[in-house]
This record gives sequence, structure tokens and C-alpha cells, in this order.
Amino acid sequence: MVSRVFIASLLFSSAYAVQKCKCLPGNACFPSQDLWNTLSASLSQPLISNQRPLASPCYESSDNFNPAACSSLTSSQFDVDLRVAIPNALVFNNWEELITPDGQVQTCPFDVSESKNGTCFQGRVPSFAINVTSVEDIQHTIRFAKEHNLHLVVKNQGHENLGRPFGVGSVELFVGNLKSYNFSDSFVPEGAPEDTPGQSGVTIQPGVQWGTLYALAAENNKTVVGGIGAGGTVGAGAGWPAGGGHGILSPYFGLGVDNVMQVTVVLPNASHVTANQYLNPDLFWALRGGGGPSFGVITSLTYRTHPNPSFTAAFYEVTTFDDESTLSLFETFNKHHNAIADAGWAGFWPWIRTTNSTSFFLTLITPGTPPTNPQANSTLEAFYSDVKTIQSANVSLQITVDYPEFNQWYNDNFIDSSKGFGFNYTVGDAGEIRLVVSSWLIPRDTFDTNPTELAQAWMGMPIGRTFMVGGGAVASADPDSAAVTPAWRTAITDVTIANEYDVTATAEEIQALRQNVFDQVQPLRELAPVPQGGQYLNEADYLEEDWQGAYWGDHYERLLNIKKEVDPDDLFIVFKGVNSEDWDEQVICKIVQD
Ligand SMILES: Cc1cc2nc3c(=O)[nH]c(=O)nc-3n(C[C@H](O)[C@H](O)[C@H](O)COP(=O)(O)OP(=O)(O)OC[C@H]3O[C@@H](n4cnc5c(N)ncnc54)[C@H](O)[C@@H]3O)c2cc1C
Ligand SMILES: *[C@@H]1O[C@H](CO)[C@@H](O)[C@H](O)[C@H]1NC(C)=O
Ligand SMILES: *[C@@H]1O[C@H](CO)[C@@H](O)[C@H](O)[C@H]1NC(C)=O
Ligand SMILES: *[C@@H]1O[C@H](CO)[C@@H](O)[C@H](O)[C@H]1NC(C)=O
Ligand SMILES: *[C@@H]1O[C@H](CO)[C@@H](O)[C@H](O)[C@H]1NC(C)=O
Ligand SMILES: *[C@@H]1O[C@H](CO)[C@@H](O)[C@H](O)[C@H]1NC(C)=O
Ligand SMILES: *[C@@H]1O[C@H](CO)[C@@H](O)[C@H](O)[C@H]1NC(C)=O
Ligand SMILES: *[C@@H]1O[C@H](CO)[C@@H](O)[C@H](O)[C@H]1NC(C)=O
Ligand SMILES: *[C@@H]1O[C@H](CO)[C@@H](O)[C@H](O)[C@H]1NC(C)=O
Ligand SMILES: CC(=O)N[C@H]1CO[C@H](CO)[C@@H](O)[C@@H]1O
Repeated sequence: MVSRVFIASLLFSSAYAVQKCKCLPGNACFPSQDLWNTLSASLSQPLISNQRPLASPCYESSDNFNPAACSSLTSSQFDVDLRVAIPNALVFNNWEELITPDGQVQTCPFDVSESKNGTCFQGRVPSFAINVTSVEDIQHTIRFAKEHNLHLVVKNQGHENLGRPFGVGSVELFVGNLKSYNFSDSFVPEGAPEDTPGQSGVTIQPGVQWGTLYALAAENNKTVVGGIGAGGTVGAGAGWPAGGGHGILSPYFGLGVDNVMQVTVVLPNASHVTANQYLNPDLFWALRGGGGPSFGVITSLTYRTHPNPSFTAAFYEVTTFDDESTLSLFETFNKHHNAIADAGWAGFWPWIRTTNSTSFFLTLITPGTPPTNPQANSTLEAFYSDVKTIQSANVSLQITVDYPEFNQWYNDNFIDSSKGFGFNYTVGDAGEIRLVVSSWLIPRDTFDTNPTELAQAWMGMPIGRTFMVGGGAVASADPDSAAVTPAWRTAITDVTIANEYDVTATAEEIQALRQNVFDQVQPLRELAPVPQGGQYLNEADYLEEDWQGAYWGDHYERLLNIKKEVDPDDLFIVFKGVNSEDWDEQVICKIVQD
């Protein structure tokens, strides 16, 4: 019912002419219970109907009111492992909520006393979910959604940050339980010429998480280019590669998309196809950076695997106590940045600024113990040495640690938090479960030409989460070999920021936080404008205006053409996704301006 009110206000409050709308619960076109039962009978698991928000058992007005379940869920509501594993929650739960056109924030908070008169709003939580365990589950659902013009969404591990895995009145394909994998020393893409030599690779289903895959790779004495985050719960096989995928091993082995050898996918017409350099090459290109789920539902993906060398890791922390010293520190690092990257170091250089101090951290690795690159030691020591000339800069940590293999470094930084150093002791991940983010890809030239202007931009960011993951193999790949913006090929660092907020935030306050992250990044948009700069699709700014240019640069037109061919009926449109221009923010109605 909520959705009907919403759609009515959308229709009558704007000067737009409506072209076509998805069919929502409450609309006459919505499938009857009998039809849903028929769909359910075709699925491997029972259809989840009347799916409710996580906190719904806490509400007396809910069908599923259950004080015991409420109390258990209340204590685990911030548990990321729970949020990734279930279909009715996202990691960032602000995307479970709906901000209506008249500025109401429709939530279902755990603290019922805070709630809007005890109403658990459905928000953007899909009422119907398919617990996918097979390709056929996806195919049956796609045919059903197409026949009834439903709003179909796809959730994997739910870390995405524009709310795309959910939607008002939507039907959800939950693929997060697909967790098989298979290592091979002789992988040959389907359709390859007969004498094609096999390569070392791993085939995974979407729900395999990076933490799991790193551990499995280590057992096989291999590495895989992957994402990093506390706990390792980001999905390895869907949203991450579809958006590009960057990781600390990227300077050595390329972006995620550069390591994909093959994808299998269920297309919007329900065909299950294989895409690689030989079969469906246009689709293969689009799937590697075009954004999920715009080109279909990925059912498996094969990554190249790499050797598992030893690494030297450097950990460093310096604190400054006045703006002059902070600016000087930032400038100093910016001037050393490219030399450090060129000498083989990769990793993070985040900072956190509070009222009276700024802490700046390095969490870097370079292959080899001692480093294979002869410049590695001296370039970093040169930076350390320059920091000593900055007044009021207090170095509290400066160590190097030898790791016999990659996964031990990963473990010390993201899994075991007992070491007293590493990523977990820097700024960590954005901690809360409600946030808005922004990011910008900084070309290497900008560090050389504008170190002071960049330092001034950092001064305006209370927390910078900065990934030195470009250059090297990322830069040497053909910019047109995958759909990701060509800006990735000249970028050297990806700067990301986030604003966290409370469950009681009003629509106006949320808008102000979105504007705030947008504004923090504005100096970077001006210093490194599209197409030289760009934005990482998987760390997207809600307010980005030229999102087509920022995510894809001059690849957008080709992507749009492929999208129109593969998905002519707009089944898989997402907010700021390919061919979403004429759709409203909630992807309910396609609108054309009068
Ligand atoms: C703590 C944290 C750390 C991160 N670290 C990194 C990092 O180091 N490097 C990096 O590059 N990114 C990183 N990210 C960003 C991450 O890549 C994105 O959030 C990504 O979208 C997560 O994918 P998912 O499968 O876990 O999530 P989901 O939110 O479930 O899915 C992401 C997107 O893919 C779509 N989708 C889901 N399943 C499929 C499918 N089977 N086929 C097609 N589309 C599908 C969804 O609709 C959604 O649009 C990080 C994010 C967080 C929160
Ligand atoms: C809660 O209910 C009261 C009485 O019905 C009403 O006056 C008030 O506006 C409601 N508050 C909210 C936040 O909806
Ligand atoms: C989905 O199916 C799997 C396999 O049967 C099961 O373990 C899991 O509990 C189901 N999830 C939901 C939310 O029904
Ligand atoms: C793994 O791959 C091998 C060879 O590519 C194949 O024979 C085997 O069936 C696969 N196993 C699984 C579980 O997919
Ligand atoms: C693992 O691989 C590395 C090189 O990639 C090699 O040096 C090392 O000996 C291997 N370790 C084992 C236990 O096989
Ligand atoms: C910052 O410095 C001011 C003035 O020296 C002091 O009053 C305040 O308590 C300090 N704040 C913090 C968070 O340390
Ligand atoms: C450089 O080498 C010296 C001597 O081995 C060592 O103490 C120091 O930690 C190294 N520094 C870096 C940044 O690798
Ligand atoms: C400076 O760093 C040292 C450790 O090297 C630490 O003991 C000290 O507290 C720091 N001083 C300030 C003012 O933070
Ligand atoms: C499904 O779509 C693909 C891509 O557009 C097309 O090549 C294929 O022929 C279609 N299959 C069917 C059965 O229509
Ligand atoms: C500073 C920081 O991020 N600390 C975190 C380290 O990791 C544990 C869990 O693994 C968190 O509880 C800490 O908050």
C-alpha cells in the first residue's frame, strides 16, 4: 500500500509525462497469489513472499511480531556477517529505507520508541525474494518478471552503496548463497582454438567472499587480485568485478576486470550464456566494468590466478597538531607519492583529522623479502626523512614486517586484529551501517603537477580512505580492453570518503550529508576533470551529475548500444546505471520531459 501512495505522489507531483511504469504490489497488473504459487513451484527453494524488514519482529503491528526474535536481532543488527547472508538486509541499512518525494524517511528501526508511531515501513525492502540455488531459479524468475513487468533487483553480499540491490515494490533475486568454486591449472575458455594453452585460474559463483577466496588461494599457493575490507565479506564474483574491482595486488596483476577470463550469465531474455574473448565478446567487454546487474545475472566467473610470492610490508603513523604542519605533511607525501608507487609499493595511505590533530598512516606492501625492487627501501625512507623536517610531526609507528606469502599479510590486516598495527589500526573501514560515499580517481600526473592543490583538497576531508592501487599492470592494460573508464589506466590512487549518519536523520539532513561528500570531492573534479579523472563505480557519489562520464568516460556510448541490444525492455535498470537516464530515482517509471 505504501508503494501505491508513493507512486501516486510521483505521478501527480511532477511536470513529467509518464511513459511506462513497472508493476508494483497493489497495482491491478500485479500477479495474483495463484501465479506466485506457480512460480514458487518451479523454484528449487520456496518463494519468500511477504518478506519484511529485519526489525519487523519488534513491531506489534507486524504479522511476524516476535519479542524473542526481536531481542536476538536487536543485538546482532550491526553484524555484517548476518547482513550479507540474508535476503532482507543490506550492509548499509540506509538503503533499506525510502525517502518519499514529500521528504518522509520511511524506516523500520530497531528502537521502536524512536519509530514513527510504531510503524515498520517496508521502505525499499523487496516483499518477494527468490533464494537462488540454480541457474533455472534465475531463468524462471526472469521470465516471470518480464511477463508481469515487475521491478527485478539482484542482491549478492549487499555491500553496494547506491541501494541498487533493493527497490520499492521490487522482486529480489538473492544470489548470495551461490558459493561453489573450482581451481584449475589448465583453464581454457570455451570456444578457444584447439591448441590454446591452459592457464591457472579459479572459477567461482557470485557469493564466494574475498576473505574465503584469499584463504583458498593460499591453500593452492596462489594469489588472486581481490578487494579488501575488514572481515573479508565483500562478494568476489558479482558486484566487485562488474564495477571494475581494485585491490592491493592490482599494480602487479591488474584490475579485477583485467583478470576475468570468462563469465557465465543469465541474460534479460533468460538465455544462459558464456562470455569470454571468443564467445559473446561485446557482452564480455560490457560485463567487465559496465556495472551489475545491467547486463544480466552473473552465475559464475573465472579469474586468472598468480604466483604467491613473499611481501615486505611497511606500517607507518605520523600525527600533526596544527594545520600548517598537516598541509606540509600532505604536500610532502604527494611529492613522494609517484616515486613510492613506481618503486613497487601498493596499499593505503589514509588519514583522519580531528579538532586538534591529524593522523596519517601508511599500510603498504611490495613483493619480495627483502624487496625485489631495489628502489623500494630508499624511496620510502626518503619520505620518512622529509617528514622529520616538518615541525610538530610526531612519528609513532615505523616498521617493516616480512610476510612469506600474501594471505598472511591479509590476515594480519583484515582478520586478526591483535597485532597492534595494520589497516585495522588506521582509519579502518567506514564503521557504521548508514553512510553516503564519494570517490575520485587521481591521475598520476596530478601528483606531479599539483601536489599543493591536492594537499589542500585532503585538508577538506576529515577522513580519507586512499588506495594506491593504480599504475603498473593497471596502467599497461589496453584502456579499451574492458568497459571500465579509461581514466583507470592513468589513475594511480583512488580517494574515497564517507559520511556516516544516525537512524533519526531527516531527509534534509541526509541530503546535506550527500551534498557534503559531493562538495569534499569537488576540488578533485576540478583538478582532474573527466575524462582524465573519473569516479570508481563501486564507490559512487549519489549526487554525481555526469555519472556516465565519471564511471565510463568515452566507453559509455558502446555500453549503451550493447545494453539496448541485450536488455531492450529495461528489465535490469538501476539508479545511475547504463540506460537509466529516463527512469526516476527509484526505477519505477520511465519518464520523458514534456
Ligand atoms: C567494507 C568494504 C570494502 C570494500 N573494498 C573494496 C575494495 O577493496 N576494492 C573494490 O574494488 N571495491 C571495494 N568495495 C566496494 C565493492 O566492490 C562494492 O560494494 C560491490 O558492489 C560489492 O559487491 P557485493 O556482491 O558484495 O554486493 P551487492 O550489493 O549484493 O551487489 C553489488 C551490485 O551488483 C549487483 N549484483 C549482485 N549480484 C549480481 C549478479 N549475480 N550478477 C550481476 N549483478 C549482480 C547488485 O544488484 C548491485 O548493483 C568495498 C565495499 C565495502 C563496503
Ligand atoms: C503520531 O501520531 C500522533 C497522533 O495520532 C500524530 O499527531 C503525530 O503526528 C504522529 N507522529 C508521526 C511522526 O507520525
Ligand atoms: C535459502 O536456501 C538455503 C538452502 O536450502 C537455506 O539454507 C537458507 O536458509 C535459505 N534462506 C532463506 C532466507 O530462506
Ligand atoms: C572443476 O573443473 C574441472 C576441470 O575444469 C571439472 O572437471 C570439474 O568438474 C569441476 N568441478 C566442479 C565442482 O565444478
Ligand atoms: C609457493 O609459490 C612460491 C612462488 O610463487 C614458491 O616460491 C614457493 O616455494 C611455493 N610454496 C610452496 C609451499 O610450494
Ligand atoms: C583541542 O584543543 C583545545 C584548545 O587547546 C582544547 O580545549 C580541547 O579540549 C582540545 N580537544 C580535543 C578533542 O582534544
Ligand atoms: C630499509 O632497510 C633498513 C635496513 O634493512 C630497514 O631497517 C628499514 O626498515 C627499511 N625500510 C623500509 C621502508 O623498507
Ligand atoms: C609521539 O609518539 C610517541 C611514540 O613514538 C608517543 O609515545 C607520544 O605519545 C606521541 N606524542 C604525542 C603528542 O602524540
Ligand atoms: C538472447 O539475447 C542475446 C543477446 O541479445 C541474443 O544473442 C540471443 O539470440 C537471445 N536469445 C533468445 C532465445 O532470444
Ligand atoms: C581500529 C579498528 O578498525 N578496529 C577494529 C579491528 O577489527 C575488529 C574486528 O575484527 C573491530 O572490532 C575493531 O573495531
